[in-house]
Amino acid sequence: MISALLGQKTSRPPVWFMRQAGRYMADYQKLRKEHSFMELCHEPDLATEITLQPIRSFGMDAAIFFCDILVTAEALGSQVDIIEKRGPVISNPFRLTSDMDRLLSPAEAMGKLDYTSKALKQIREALPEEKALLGFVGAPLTVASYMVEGGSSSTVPTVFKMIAEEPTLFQGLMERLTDLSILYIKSQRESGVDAIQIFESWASLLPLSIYREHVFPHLKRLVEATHHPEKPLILFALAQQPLWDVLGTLPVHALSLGHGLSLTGMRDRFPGKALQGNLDSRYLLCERETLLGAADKILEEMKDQPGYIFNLGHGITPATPEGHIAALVDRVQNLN
Ligand code: 1CP
Repeated sequence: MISALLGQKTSRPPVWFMRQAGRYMADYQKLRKEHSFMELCHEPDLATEITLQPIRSFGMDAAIFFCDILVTAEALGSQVDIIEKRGPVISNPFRLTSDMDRLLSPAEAMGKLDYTSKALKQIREALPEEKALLGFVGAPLTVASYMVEGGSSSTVPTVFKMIAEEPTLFQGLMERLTDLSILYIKSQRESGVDAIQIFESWASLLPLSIYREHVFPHLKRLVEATHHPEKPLILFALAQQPLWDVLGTLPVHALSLGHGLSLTGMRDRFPGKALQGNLDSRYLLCERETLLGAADKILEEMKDQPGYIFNLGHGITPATPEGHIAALVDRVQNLN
């Protein structure tokens, strides 16, 4: 996994999936019935168990830390709840200058994230040595969008208004999130993670000109402050080509692409970057042969290409049959 992320040739592509632990797994559902989602994140023994479940069942080449991008928002002072079928809800949204005054400092917020280091150390200890451990953070805009909107939003009207009318307040929030994320990435590395994925899931909800002026400088500062020659950064975004042309200039080792973009096209555009992705998650709801056929097409396209990691374009969806995930892992790991 790490060789591939560093752009080196490997005997086959490594494979892991976004949301590889979660609602499609019966083992996860059992624990989720007994605990709220945030409890699963806060309790290191539970987070450790859930992180390891998909590795035990399917043997992916990397484990991703079971947690959520919103724990940084929570550590700064947002009241985060994950509600069944609705997703994240933040009951005290960030809207006013007085909300800025109430946010904790980055150092204070790090103190509230102690449970993550404890969990990561346990996970590294329990994980077979040949499996990579991936940590992650939400990019400042993606986390800010939940803090400001108070939950999921596909149009981010309140973020848009804040940037237009109170750019200094928005900038203050982005700086605070960036400062905390820098500390959090360093802490995850000290706790044993091999690579970090930055989730900029909602990058394309703002016009590109606004993104470049008000968002990109913060992401750039985060990436530049946490670049590491042996512990790669992976940047995930749901973005079209014009936005990738901006994001691809950042000093990350790997780009994780949503479905629909051409992997070889992106390879031509960014020859120095490892690429990850980008099987359309909707194939997970098709017949097994359809799914494997689509995977084979990608594997053929990236055959002999160094620096390629097999993954989906986005996360595993809850209705996915577990047998489909087993079949996909098997197909990639038995390539010859
Ligand atoms: O009800 C439940 O059981 C909770 C479902 C769930 C899960 C399994 C949530 C709530 N978060 C997670 C885990 C999670 N989230 C991981 C764990 C590691 C993994 O297996 O991949 C990671 C990396 C995330 C990251 C995350 N959370 C993102 C970025 C990736 C993406 O999907 O774009 C985002 C946007 C979130 C917010 C969030 N938390 C939970 C949900 C359902 C969402 C997305 C909701 C939305 O569409 O706004």
